[in-house]
Amino acid sequence: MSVSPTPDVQAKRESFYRALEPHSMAALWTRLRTLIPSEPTPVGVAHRWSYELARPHLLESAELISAAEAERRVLLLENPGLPGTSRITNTIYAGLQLIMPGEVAPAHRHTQSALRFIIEGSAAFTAVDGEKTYMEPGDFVITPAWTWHHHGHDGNAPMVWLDGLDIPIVAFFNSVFREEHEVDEAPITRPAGDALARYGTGLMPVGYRSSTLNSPVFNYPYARTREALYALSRAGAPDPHAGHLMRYTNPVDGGWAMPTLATMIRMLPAGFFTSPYRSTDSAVFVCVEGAGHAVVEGQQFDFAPHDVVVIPGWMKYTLHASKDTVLFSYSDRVAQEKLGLFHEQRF
Ligand code: GTQ
Repeated sequence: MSVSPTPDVQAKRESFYRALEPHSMAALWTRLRTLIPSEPTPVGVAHRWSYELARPHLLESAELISAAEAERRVLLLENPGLPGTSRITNTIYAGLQLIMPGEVAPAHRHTQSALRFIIEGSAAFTAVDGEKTYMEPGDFVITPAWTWHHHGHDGNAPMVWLDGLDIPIVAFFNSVFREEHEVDEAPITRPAGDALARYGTGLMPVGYRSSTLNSPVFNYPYARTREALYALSRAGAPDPHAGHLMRYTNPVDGGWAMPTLATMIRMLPAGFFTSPYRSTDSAVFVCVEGAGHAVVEGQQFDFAPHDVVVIPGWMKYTLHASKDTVLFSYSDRVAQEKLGLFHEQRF
């Protein structure tokens, strides 16, 4: 029960609050409802980036700066509701990275984890911790925290991928470290495909003990993923809230592939629409193939291949597919699950 104070009491309280300020103290009861609201208030807004619109800007950037000079030639996707923050959501970063034939984005390492989701082109590679992997559209590639990595391009057309990083999460904990390698291209110590052969075929070297929180597989090729999704879609009905939804796993323990970012991919059959759903994780979606739209809190966002849609946590949404559609997504769900904070609601 709340009773309103008399003007006299209120004036005394106000002067009490002011007297606390110089001592770096404050009365909790003036802030309690803001500090501990009854449910999450979505941070930032839902938004769609059209690849058709972004692409010319990305290509123009190559006329202005090399990958070497930029270190990473990336147009970051910033949530329109969070201007100046370099964030696509409160907790995650996204950017479109371009590498041109013959270029090298020099080797560095940092405590942020990165994922790449390949948008267009072929014959570019990323080298992670001594192993190169050549990337194809739809591939999901991991750069674990603190591993040396550089990118290169042996082909003859622009190559673009979406970068997803846990930059705001690592910044929140103020645990950022970065280092440049002494050479642009860090030494290659294993043949391309080594990790996939050792850990990515349902087999595992006997006696293997993982020393990291990341999956030892660092390229999940789309050819395999797509085959699995379509086989799944032929075998049974889609989940009403998610479609045919799969998550990328770490083969060592069956957990998520990365320690902070949850990565998933789903197939939505032509004509399918999901029932309303919301969850506390904030997610970034990439349309891989097909077409459709998301309706987020009543607002519609159309998507075509390569478009990116962001849905902040706790916004209610549905997904509609006008053709057979594949959507990749990543979110802060892993971090939330580890802290016991992940919550979802199906309508
Ligand atoms: O490719 O290493 O979009 O370090 C942002 C920071 C990409 C990368 C980004 C990075 C990278």
